[in-house]
Amino acid sequence: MNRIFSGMQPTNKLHLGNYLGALRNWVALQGGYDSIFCIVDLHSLTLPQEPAALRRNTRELTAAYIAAGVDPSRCIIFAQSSVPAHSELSWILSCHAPLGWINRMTQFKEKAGKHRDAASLGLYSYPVLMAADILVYKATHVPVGEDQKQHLELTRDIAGAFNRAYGVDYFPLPEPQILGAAARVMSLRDGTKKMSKSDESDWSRINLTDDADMIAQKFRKAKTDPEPLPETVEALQQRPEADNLITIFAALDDCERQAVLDRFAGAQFSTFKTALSDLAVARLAPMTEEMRRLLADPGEIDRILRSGALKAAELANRHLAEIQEIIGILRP
Ligand code: AQP
Repeated sequence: MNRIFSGMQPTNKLHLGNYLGALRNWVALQGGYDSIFCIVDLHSLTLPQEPAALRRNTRELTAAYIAAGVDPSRCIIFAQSSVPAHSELSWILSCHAPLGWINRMTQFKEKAGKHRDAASLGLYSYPVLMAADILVYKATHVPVGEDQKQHLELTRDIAGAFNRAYGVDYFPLPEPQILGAAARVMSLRDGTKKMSKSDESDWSRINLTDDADMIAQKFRKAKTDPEPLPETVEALQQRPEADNLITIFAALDDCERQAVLDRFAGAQFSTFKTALSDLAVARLAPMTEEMRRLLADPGEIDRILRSGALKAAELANRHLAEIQEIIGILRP
């Protein structure tokens, strides 16, 4: 069976972009693949973290996976740090990744901003650890949002470089699965920027833990333009904020953008935003409720993570031993 691997960082709250761009697709895919879902806590160290918050966010993210429908009896759910083979393979792969490839990564440029020299080595080499996360399981498919496309291409390049260097056909070249119309959900404050956990304004995103009032307020305040909603999808081209809200509606309602426009063409944004809030609350509230229930029993979450880590480590360690054999590391 083909294998999927994907993960999210336990930083801040999950937002609608994480859900529509990735998590929801994991749930849909889990039956058809050998499925491994990771809480990538080591990745979150690339930016400063408060230790107690990191621990809390790790449990919260696990609860969010399960509340969204990722089934721990069918999938492996675990924390990246509990399987050291990720870090060891990351080192090995970093020795096969030319600097020129890493220098092209746009996410580093965006996150490091103007203070490039002050950015950590970890932030710079993040995509190599991501490649190791995927390749240590020999995953064949990686469901992610569109922002991760470049990192996935790098993973394929590194896998290919390793295979060529040793004359083997060891790593599969993993396919990105960028699915659905909402693969790139944009900020509610600026339709040209992606919705992001690290945006300093909480008004830019809908968090999965926002209550009905907060969701309604955030959509009400969301940036729009003065025109009523258009009749066709083509007319959304120069209207990024309108396009984003229509795309979110369509994704939450499992329909095409045109179907949303057929319903709301000519309406003012105030009318549309009320309908959008109601829909978002109806979709998210049961998940938020389930998350709250799961978080009331942190022992059970820890048990799921421990059990997932044992299964993940068995597979990862087997592959790491094979990789060590290929590259000539003596294992006396
Ligand atoms: N706006 C988005 N639209 C669609 N998909 C998205 N993803 C993230 N933002 C959007 C997808 O969610 C998964 C989580 O990846 P992550 O935890 O590594 O976070 P990230 O990609 O760095 O994006 P975040 O969550 O917004 O954090 P920051 O602020 O750090 O950039 C991935 O599959 C991602 O594609």
